[in-house]
Amino acid sequence: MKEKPKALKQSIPWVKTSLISSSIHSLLKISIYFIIFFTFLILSHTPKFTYPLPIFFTKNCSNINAFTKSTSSQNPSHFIQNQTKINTQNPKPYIEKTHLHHIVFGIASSAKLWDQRKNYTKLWWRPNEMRGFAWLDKTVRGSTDSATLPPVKISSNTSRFKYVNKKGDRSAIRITRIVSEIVRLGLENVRWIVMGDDDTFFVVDNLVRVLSKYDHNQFYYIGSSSESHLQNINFSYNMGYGGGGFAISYALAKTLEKMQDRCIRRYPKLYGSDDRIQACMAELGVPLTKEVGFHQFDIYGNPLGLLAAHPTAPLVSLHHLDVIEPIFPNMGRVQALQRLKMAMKLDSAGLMQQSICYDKARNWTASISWGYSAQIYPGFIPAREMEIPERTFVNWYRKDDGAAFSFNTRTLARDVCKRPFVYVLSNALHNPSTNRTESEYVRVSSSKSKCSQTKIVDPSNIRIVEVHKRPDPNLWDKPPRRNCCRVLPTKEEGTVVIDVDACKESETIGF
Ligand SMILES: *[C@@H]1O[C@H](CO)[C@@H](O)[C@H](O)[C@H]1NC(C)=O
Ligand SMILES: *[C@@H]1O[C@H](CO)[C@@H](O)[C@H](O)[C@H]1NC(C)=O
Ligand SMILES: *[C@@H]1O[C@H](CO)[C@@H](O)[C@H](O)[C@H]1NC(C)=O
Ligand SMILES: *[C@@H]1O[C@H](CO)[C@@H](O)[C@H](O)[C@H]1NC(C)=O
Ligand SMILES: *[C@@H]1O[C@H](CO)[C@@H](O)[C@H](O)[C@H]1NC(C)=O
Ligand SMILES: *[C@@H]1O[C@H](CO)[C@@H](O)[C@H](O)[C@H]1NC(C)=O
Ligand SMILES: CC(=O)N[C@H]1CO[C@H](CO)[C@@H](O)[C@@H]1O
Repeated sequence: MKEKPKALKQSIPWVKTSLISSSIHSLLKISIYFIIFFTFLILSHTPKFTYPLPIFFTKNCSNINAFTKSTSSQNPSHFIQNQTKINTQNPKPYIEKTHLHHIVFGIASSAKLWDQRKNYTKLWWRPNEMRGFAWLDKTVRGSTDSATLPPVKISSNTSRFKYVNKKGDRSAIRITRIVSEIVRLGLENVRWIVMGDDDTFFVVDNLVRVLSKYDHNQFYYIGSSSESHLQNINFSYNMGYGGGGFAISYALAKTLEKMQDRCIRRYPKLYGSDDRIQACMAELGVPLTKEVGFHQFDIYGNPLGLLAAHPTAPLVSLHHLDVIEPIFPNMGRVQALQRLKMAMKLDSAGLMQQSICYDKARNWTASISWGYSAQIYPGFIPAREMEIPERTFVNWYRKDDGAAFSFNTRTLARDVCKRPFVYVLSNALHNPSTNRTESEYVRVSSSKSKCSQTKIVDPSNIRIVEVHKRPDPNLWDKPPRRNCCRVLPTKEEGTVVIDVDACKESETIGF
């Protein structure tokens, strides 16, 4: 080890010079010092240098300091010190947080379907807070509900583009161009263009939470893949599926606009609008930034298994609402989403976040998907199993096949004694005296045969699961971690009361 400096000196002979041509050498030395000095000056004054990208990008400086202080109060990094310094010199705020009004939505629809599908859009659209348009192929009759919906725009004529895919529809070209058509509108103060279908439900606050992590001045293409492994093979794992929705930063959208028409002429064989976007993204060299809260929902049947074990990430969208069963049983699809909204309004960040805990006295495993479902399993099932979605649904080719999905799934237990008792949201409210939400989940009647094992304490007399939770709008400003839950003692007959809250630092989900 000691020989290293020596070797280093030898390998750079001009460091220790014999000063033969001393005047030339000192000139060289001075210019090197100057270069170093100016580089430092430039670097320390370039605003880009202050961006901690992409995470915590929207945090203002006092927030960043608070965050670092709590983790290392003695020694905040140089990076943050310098950032504070530069920021105090700058009269402008560090950067405004990304808000809903920074997003322009492009909803892909058609004159034929809009009248029916707009009922889904109406569920999440906030007319006075959002910007965006439903893009149709031709005009439709004016309707009385237009004030509750995004304004309609008619896409420009695409008959000059070639489309040769035999399975698909040439409306794909019209729809893929929505991004460019939005850019051409020249709207002010746009950070993101978000594409979705007319049968997509957005959890808008979570969409904003996800996008505000990224710098809209950079190139970002954000979305998620299909649940179907085969779909991802046919299309691409690099594609943001259009129905689940994807976001394109405005900087990227402007660049895309300049080349999209030329780009899509090169791909007349492609099937849809989203694969055409991906083809152009590939040409621009921009990969998909995957955010797993976008749900394409290329599945059939009951989505319960997926939504009861949602990944630890904000729920952003649900798609194929006409394909999957209503998300709550025994009601219409729109009505079911209205029920979900009841919880969404109280604690959107926590919506469908799973927590797992154990009733040690009765040997039960409880799993809560906040605002959606509760499940009680007889026996102790470890977290690594509980976090895997149960196949209550079938794949896009209508088969129950674990190898068909792009994520882990587990089979429904054949043994009735191992099947869960399922409860779904029936009511949710905010209790001002505790400042916590109280949500109630009622038992889904099932025709399943009774478990005859006498050793097991059967949850069959439990009709209601009551969940108390403190809402945390800042949940996703922190690194992802599942919430913990605890089964509370109760005297109420037929009820299990569960408390959901952030896990303590060293708390584990164990039995
Ligand atoms: C910056 O953070 C402080 C403390 O968390 C907060 O009070 C303030 O509103 C924030 N400012 C902006 C512009 O977000
Ligand atoms: C849409 O909702 C309205 C009432 O809100 C209802 O009358 C209509 O039947 C719905 N349309 C469809 C296609 O579900
Ligand atoms: C689109 O343009 C073509 C010719 O470029 C024309 O024949 C056609 O009628 C146009 N379609 C519409 C809907 O205007
Ligand atoms: C995907 O591939 C499978 C098997 O090759 C084929 O049957 C199916 O039609 C393809 N789907 C699409 C949309 O290309
Ligand atoms: C719970 O399980 C343990 C073994 O895992 C067993 O010894 C105990 O009797 C069970 N208790 C109940 C109430 O089923
Ligand atoms: C209630 O909880 C919210 C979020 O958890 C918090 O922001 C608010 O300050 C609390 N209000 C009171 C009165 O404690
Ligand atoms: C990363 C960086 O530029 N750090 C600098 C921050 O500022 C101090 C002096 O104020 C420098 O010593 C660090 O190198």
